[in-house]
Amino acid sequence: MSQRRKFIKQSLMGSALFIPGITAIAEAKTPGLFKGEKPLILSTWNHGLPANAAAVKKLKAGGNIVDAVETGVRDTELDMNNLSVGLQGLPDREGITTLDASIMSGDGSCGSVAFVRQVKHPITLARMVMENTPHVMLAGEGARQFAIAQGMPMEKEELSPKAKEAYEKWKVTSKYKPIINIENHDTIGMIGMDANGNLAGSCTTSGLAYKMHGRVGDSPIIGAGLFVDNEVGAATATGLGESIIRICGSFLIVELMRQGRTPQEACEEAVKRLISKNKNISDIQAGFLAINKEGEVGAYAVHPGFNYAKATLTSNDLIDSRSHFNP
Ligand code: SD4
Repeated sequence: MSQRRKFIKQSLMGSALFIPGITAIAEAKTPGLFKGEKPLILSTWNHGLPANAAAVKKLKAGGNIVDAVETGVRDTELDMNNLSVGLQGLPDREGITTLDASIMSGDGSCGSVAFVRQVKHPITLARMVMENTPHVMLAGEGARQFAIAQGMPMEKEELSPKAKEAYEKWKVTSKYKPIINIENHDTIGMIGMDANGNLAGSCTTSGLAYKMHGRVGDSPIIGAGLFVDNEVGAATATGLGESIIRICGSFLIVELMRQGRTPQEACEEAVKRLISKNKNISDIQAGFLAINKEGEVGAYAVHPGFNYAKATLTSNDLIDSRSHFNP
């Protein structure tokens, strides 16, 4: 863009701040006009459809955007068919299911729990960390004790029938190898924007199946599995947590958007970075989902197969993401 055109554009933007009726431009603090629909809820994978529906219902009932992203993924935490989220998820090598979750609002407030046992709704525990403690992250037994202190019931430690069957099968060979398929990557990451442009996100998982006891993935790491900034946008991740932590994936995407990339460009750049920093990429699946303040959406994965659900007040659609190995 020529300097003159840039100047005219900036002048128009500046004057827009004072014209009644187009305050949305001033609120957005970013130079583009709003291109999407508000409110907007996005979540990873097929189970994003019912999760989005629960989030939208919460918004319609008067909940705020943090309420919506918490309520949405609580639905997935109870989904007995999902073997990567909630206490019905596949266990670690020792046969114990441990959960990771995080929640963040666009003002920078955030909370997370990692390696927690016996808690049915780790996302709600993460929100309690955010709202009721001076900390951001609680792990393991400390997180469990905090849940008890907050009045959460402790669930019995027994595998769901599906998880038990899968674990017994796995024990025959006991090989740990992350596999690229939809069944092994079912974490839910949800990002949303309310009617005023406020953002929030949530992420919850039982992590990788048959992980080492004590292993923590990207989902509870603010900046890796989830990052939200009201000034710019939000991003969330799914897939092999180690590969995502290595590049601080969600933070990277938000920062790329801050520098002017679209959500799609930012997700593609993050995947490129992830590929460059991880060996044996043919065995690694990871996918990113992002939104910016203009309501534009981006999604990209290393391998084909990643999809996400996108909901407004009147629609809820499943969309196939593009990927590096099948653009
Ligand atoms: C993890 N990112 O713990 C999670 C796994 C995942 O769908 O996304 N599963 O590494």
